[in-house]
Amino acid sequence: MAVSAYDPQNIFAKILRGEIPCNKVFEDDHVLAFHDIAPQAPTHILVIPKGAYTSYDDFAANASDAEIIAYTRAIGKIAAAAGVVEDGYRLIANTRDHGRQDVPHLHVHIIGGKKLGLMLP
Ligand code: DGP
Repeated sequence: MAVSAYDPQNIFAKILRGEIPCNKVFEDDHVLAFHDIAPQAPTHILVIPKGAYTSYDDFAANASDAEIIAYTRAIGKIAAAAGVVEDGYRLIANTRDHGRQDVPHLHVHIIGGKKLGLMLP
């Protein structure tokens, strides 16, 4: 499936290159996680792969198994370290135009720390 070209000037690419700061939560060879600049709940963390993937579909199609495993496990570990697992939380991957994805570098939101509202389209 064709995917749109990755824009190396997107804001998360700049964060990955250290050109703009972030409030880092976790980092390993494949993954960076940091607090969202506009938190929607007491816990609102963004988890991004270090590879240049525009969105979830791009990542699922083109990332290596090692990247996918590292990313999936990191999201679980970061949620656990944030203390939201027992009460629960929400994972969101806004994807492309209809999904209201603003930043064209794959990111999963970990949102929790309070009882969230129902999510309707
Ligand atoms: P989305 O709509 O799913 O693409 O969400 C993008 C999120 O990124 C949004 O919740 C705000 C956050 N964000 C945008 N710019 C920055 C930034 O420069 N730093 C941080 N930490 N978060 C940002």
